[in-house]
Amino acid sequence: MKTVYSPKHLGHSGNVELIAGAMVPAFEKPSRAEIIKARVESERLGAIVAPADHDLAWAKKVHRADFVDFLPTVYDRWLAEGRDGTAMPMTWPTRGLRGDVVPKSTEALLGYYSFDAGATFVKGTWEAIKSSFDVALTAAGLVKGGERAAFALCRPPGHHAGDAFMGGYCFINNAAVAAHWFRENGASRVSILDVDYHHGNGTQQIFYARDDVQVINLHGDPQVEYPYFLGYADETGEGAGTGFNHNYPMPFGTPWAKWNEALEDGCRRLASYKPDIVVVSLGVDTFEKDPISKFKLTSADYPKIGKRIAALGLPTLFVMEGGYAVDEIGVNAVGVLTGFEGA
Ligand code: Q9C
Ligand code: ZN
Repeated sequence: MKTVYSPKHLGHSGNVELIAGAMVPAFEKPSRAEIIKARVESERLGAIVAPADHDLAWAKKVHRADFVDFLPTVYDRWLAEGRDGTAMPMTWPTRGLRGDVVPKSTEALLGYYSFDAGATFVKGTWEAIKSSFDVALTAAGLVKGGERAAFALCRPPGHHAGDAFMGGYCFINNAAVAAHWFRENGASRVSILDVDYHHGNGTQQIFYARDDVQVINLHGDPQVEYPYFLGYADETGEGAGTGFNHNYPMPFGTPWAKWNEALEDGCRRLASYKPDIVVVSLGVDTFEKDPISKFKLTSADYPKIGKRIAALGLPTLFVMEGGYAVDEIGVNAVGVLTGFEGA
């Protein structure tokens, strides 16, 4: 399968994150995508192609327009307020505060458009966000054009970003943009299978009331794992979307055998929905050595995920999400893809 990749992600670099009370270099760093790209090459997965420029109107189909328009302005606003380094919010309009009024200061706007401090900006961040969006839509175009599958090597990732909020290293929800693009380009139904360790809260929120995009999420139990405030099994959709959202929260320490049971059940629900396309939110932070996650999958398990997805027999778009064990991220992510190809 072809991989779509852009070096423009490299500018989203040198930012810090606040984790467990300390400021540290961000786990979501450029080497992640570079190591995956190197593994795509050494495994001879297929050609690596550059993305084409796409209109941000496609992002505004799943995100609020004012949110999308804010993103390119963030870092210049931050500098204009006399700051430098990493831009991040520190105040949020939670219960009891005015979440209905758009503020003016950059820090306040960052809080208004975020649910945590994890989507941080440096000078090159917007260019990286835009390139990641272009990567997803270019890869979607390959699948629509008849390829059985394509790999969108997106960085930054997207699945925590919702209609008007960023967070968790995510800005534009690349998988959601692609899923909706398929809907407007010939697909009647699209399934999103999110295998990242963290619940894809943004993806769930975007499609929660829709019956034309099914969302299936396998992830750490939100009672104890980020993003904490969404991802429970009783969240099944609302209105027309009722019955089209499926969550599989699992405890710390979950090994392949248990995780695979959830994958099987998810794939059964997916197949019965009879989608025209599958979009896989591909995170490999389920890995036993991931520095911020607590599942126990091994490198040998990732090809099995790809093999199971291939057995669905559907055109498939893989969209890169998380995975922070950088030394093994290439082996694990590309392992899913070679498992798919070999099946
Ligand atoms: N102890 C993705 O994998 N850090 N994002 C939470 C809580 C945020 C992960 C730390 C993790 C975000 C795309
Ligand atoms: Zn994750």
